[in-house]
Amino acid sequence: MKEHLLSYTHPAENFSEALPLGNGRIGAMVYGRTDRERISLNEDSVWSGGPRSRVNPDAQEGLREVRELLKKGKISQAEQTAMAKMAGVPEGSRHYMPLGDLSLLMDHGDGAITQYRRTLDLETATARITYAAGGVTFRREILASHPAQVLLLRLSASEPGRVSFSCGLGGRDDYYDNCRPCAENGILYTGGTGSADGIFFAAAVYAVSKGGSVRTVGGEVRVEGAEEALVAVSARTSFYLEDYRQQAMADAQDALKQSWEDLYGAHVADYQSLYHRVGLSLQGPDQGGDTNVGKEVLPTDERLKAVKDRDDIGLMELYYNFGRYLMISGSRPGTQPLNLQGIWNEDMWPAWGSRFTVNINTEMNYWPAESGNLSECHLPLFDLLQRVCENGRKTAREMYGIERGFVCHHNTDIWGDTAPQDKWIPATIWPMSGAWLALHVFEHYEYTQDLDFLKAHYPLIKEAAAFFTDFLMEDDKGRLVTNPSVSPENTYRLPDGAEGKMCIGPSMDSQILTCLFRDAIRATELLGTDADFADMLRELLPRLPQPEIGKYGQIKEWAEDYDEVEIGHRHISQLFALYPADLITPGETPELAAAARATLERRLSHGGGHTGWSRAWIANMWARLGDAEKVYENLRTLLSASTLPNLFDNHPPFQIDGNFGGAAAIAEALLQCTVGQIRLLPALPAKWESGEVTGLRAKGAFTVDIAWEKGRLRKARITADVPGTAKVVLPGGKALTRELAAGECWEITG
Ligand code: FUC
Repeated sequence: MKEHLLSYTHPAENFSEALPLGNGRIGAMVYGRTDRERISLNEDSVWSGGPRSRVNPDAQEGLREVRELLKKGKISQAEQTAMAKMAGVPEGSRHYMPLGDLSLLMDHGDGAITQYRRTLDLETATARITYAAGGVTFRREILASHPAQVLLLRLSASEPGRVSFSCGLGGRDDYYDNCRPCAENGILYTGGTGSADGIFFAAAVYAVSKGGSVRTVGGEVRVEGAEEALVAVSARTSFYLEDYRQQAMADAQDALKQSWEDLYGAHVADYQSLYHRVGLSLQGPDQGGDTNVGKEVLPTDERLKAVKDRDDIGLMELYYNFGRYLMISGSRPGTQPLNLQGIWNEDMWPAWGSRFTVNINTEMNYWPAESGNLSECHLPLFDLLQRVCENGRKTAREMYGIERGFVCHHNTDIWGDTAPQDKWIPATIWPMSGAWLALHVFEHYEYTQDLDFLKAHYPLIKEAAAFFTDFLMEDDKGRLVTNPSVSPENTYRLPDGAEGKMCIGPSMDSQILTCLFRDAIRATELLGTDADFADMLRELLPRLPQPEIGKYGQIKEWAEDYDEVEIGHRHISQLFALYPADLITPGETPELAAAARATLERRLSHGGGHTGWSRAWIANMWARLGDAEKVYENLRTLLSASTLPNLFDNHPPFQIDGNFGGAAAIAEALLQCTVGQIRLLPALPAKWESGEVTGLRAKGAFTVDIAWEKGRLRKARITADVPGTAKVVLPGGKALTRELAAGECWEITG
């Protein structure tokens, strides 16, 4: 199939129906309205305020007390003390904000609107709106160009002289924002987000036309009686550039020196160089039953409603492609990483600040990056991690009295804030996110085999691990555990009925550290460096607790076999070992894999998976357990219960992590890299009866193409970027190994 189009028969009524465009840095949500078009704008560095130091001045005293209280089992006292003496001051880091709104007031003359159509074409990353009014067809094409660094609009009509509109910028109404003409055909919108060392921005709108006239009228750009008009919208901020105002004007002016054809051509070439790396084609057994085969494609919002009652294999393909589209549109080298809403947010005070929530959400955003052949889109995460590392050293020292390494809690912001976030006991005191994020550094290396990258970023891995060489404490069994911490963001019940959140040695912490210490040791070996540090980690590693099975046959979430207060909790932190890590696999650790299954079943039978991201995580875990039908069922529920009309993931509200988690799960059903093996079609749902995927990536810098028919592998091709050993496991379990030279292709037939 070729599923690359989102389509609608009406304009967007709200943000959840509007269509996202982005060039990594500038984001736009296109409503497609006919009389007054609204395009909400973002620039990824528009965050509130400036950098701050928020470490609680009483943190070290609090730490000593909390540790003792937890050891004595005085949980609620420990929690109260932690909130008073360890929570950040003030309690929250900075938050993401919209840039503003672009409005287009259209002059169509009188006449009802007919033949309305609104699409987002994922192959060309272009939104198109067409409709007729008074016998004239009007057309708008909109794209966010990475090469030109502007949002571009082309407006045209079927009759000459009928393109007339006014175009304005505004919508923030906070600090000093102001919109003024800056040229005959341009306006400049400037402002700041508060605090003298905060972010200042400038956005410009310039227009040119074929025929007719362009001039500013009031604070808007007015196009009158044209055959066609081109509008360029730029945005720059003080976060990236000192002369952000000049650059904003130059971006828009420079873009309009080129023709639409040239601008469009450069945009499509740039975008497709990433998007076309992977191709996915899924075919269901009963194509006639699909909503999208053999007949006119239903509008996307109607397909989403219909998928509650019937299969739509094509919609899953579209969802995967949309995930890749969002990654390319929201995360490019040199930009900010994807936050809770990617880069698309229209609220001055968004849910959870649209921050980087790093106890699952930000990490999930990058799950499909490497396997989906978008390795360079992963890079912004490491740039942020550098800032986190710098601040986190200070937090380690001031808050924990630890002189080596860095620490970060469960949120960060554009400045790399590392202090605890909120006064919310189930989440606030969790010192593990630096460690989890550092795993992404090694993952990037494993997929790319780029030793230069590893060398440059190894200090992040080392310092993330170094913090824990001091922070870990011995428990009464002599094991090394975190104290204090939480199992994000769950609550346990003590035998006497009391409830607790903070604890010593939650399972997830030990799992993350097992992976981190292993990665760090491996990195020292690859780089031939820090042998002493590696030896220290080798001594600590066996003393970390390993996953254990509890009284329900489940993987224990806490060091004690407590009951959960909310059995169907959205976080399933104790299965980190199953996914994203590979400490639990059906092949290597069958008993733990069975316990992981029991854990999932217990969560799900008590209402688990009720947020989009949780559902997406669950789909990935089923893929790791090789349960193809559960993968399918959970993906279908993700679409029917947690997906908004514009295909954005719904927490609720909109939160982008589920889009990426869902895309990762689709890839994970087709290809897995665990325990050094490349597994082909490890969890292929029966409903994806035949199909093909090209261009997926596997650890070891391999590119993998797979084709299957009637549920059976037809052929696969493994291509090596660098010399290496490919260990492949076929769907039936047969293992094959081959040494490949750089550029060599290995053809496997099923
Ligand atoms: C974590 C989750 C919530 C939400 C928030 C942004 O705290 O537990 O469900 O996703 O992040």
